[in-house]
Amino acid sequence: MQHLVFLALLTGFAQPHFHDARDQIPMTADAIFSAAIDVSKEPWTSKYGPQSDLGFSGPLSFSHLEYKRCLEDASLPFDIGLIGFPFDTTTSYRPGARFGPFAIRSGSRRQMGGGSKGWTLAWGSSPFNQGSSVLDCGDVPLSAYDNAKALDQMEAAYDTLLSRPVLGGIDEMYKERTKQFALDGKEHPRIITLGGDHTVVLPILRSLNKVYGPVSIVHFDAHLDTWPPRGTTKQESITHGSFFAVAAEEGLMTNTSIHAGIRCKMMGLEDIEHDDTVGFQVIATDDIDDYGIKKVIEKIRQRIGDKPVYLSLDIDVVDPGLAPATGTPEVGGWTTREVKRILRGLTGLNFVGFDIVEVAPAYDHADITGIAAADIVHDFLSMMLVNEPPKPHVGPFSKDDWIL
Ligand SMILES: [Mn+2]
Repeated sequence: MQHLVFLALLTGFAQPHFHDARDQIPMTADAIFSAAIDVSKEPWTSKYGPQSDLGFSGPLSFSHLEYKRCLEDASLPFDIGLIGFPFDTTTSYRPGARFGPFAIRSGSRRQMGGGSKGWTLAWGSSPFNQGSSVLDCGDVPLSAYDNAKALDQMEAAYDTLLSRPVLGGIDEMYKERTKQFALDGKEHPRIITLGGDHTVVLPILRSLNKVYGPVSIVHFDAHLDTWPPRGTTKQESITHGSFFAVAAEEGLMTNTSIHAGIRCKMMGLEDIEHDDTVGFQVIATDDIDDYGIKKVIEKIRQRIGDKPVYLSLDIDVVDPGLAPATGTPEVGGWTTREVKRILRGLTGLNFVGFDIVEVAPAYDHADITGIAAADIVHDFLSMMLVNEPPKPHVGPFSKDDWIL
């Protein structure tokens, strides 16, 4: 008997049939699906309307944006694309940043949807409502076993997204400011990468170099990430602590880059001297107390000027009390609020791309790191869509009310 059923399955005799109660004619599943169904008359729609996703429900994409696997699907053009690089096999301490893209998307769910449209007092606008097409392009399927292959996969993915035509929703003034740097004179999409350990920046810079030539870097991090590449094999020398030095050797960066938030332990002053040869100036974590946020912003703007610039933010720049889920935590960091204020002050620089890296959610508590990272990405979006830093909030008071 068992053999007979198996034979029937193989030959198609067991295809499921459904009976229409009215005429007793058996209907196949195909016939049911092709029948015209008027959902407006069904109980759910007639009573409650659309099946909306709430802040805490629905499939996972960044801020409930449309999700496309852009690498294989070019059907939807975009001005700004988000892409996940789930990679963590070049870390020196705690692994786990391969889950970063998932954690950042999960932390972003309340930024839009469930009634929120992403408008904030700080910006006076919403990045989702500026006429630009922002698309979640999914994750790159990266080798977890062969780092050389994974780096090549990341570069190929970034090349692919950069080569796509833009929809042109970004306003003209902003468009002209980055288009002028492209070697082909064309407008290219801007990509926000969700890491991944920090090594993901090396293939990104290799890719950007083909479109823009060498770029300056604004680097938020507790660590320099410019340590001399060391290892008995080529691949061993490329880590999340050396990738900027490798990038400089490859000629991918200008020598006008700057770090913000440095506080790690070092060998000595020689590390800073070497860092200088890679092309960086250093803003230390404590500078924010000695000079204030405004001076930190001015220093970065002065260093970068009107050059094309890539912004890379390692979540460990934030104090581990506010962002514990990271691979190499360093105490005494900036608050999330301070980082966000500095970022907003950089609006108007000629950004060609952004990333946020080193989010490793296995070490998180109550999702705070994922939520912080997602909120920073919300700022990245506005930084690309607004022309100058937002003015201080005045609110229901006049400016004089603030002079106590
Ligand atoms: Mn780093």
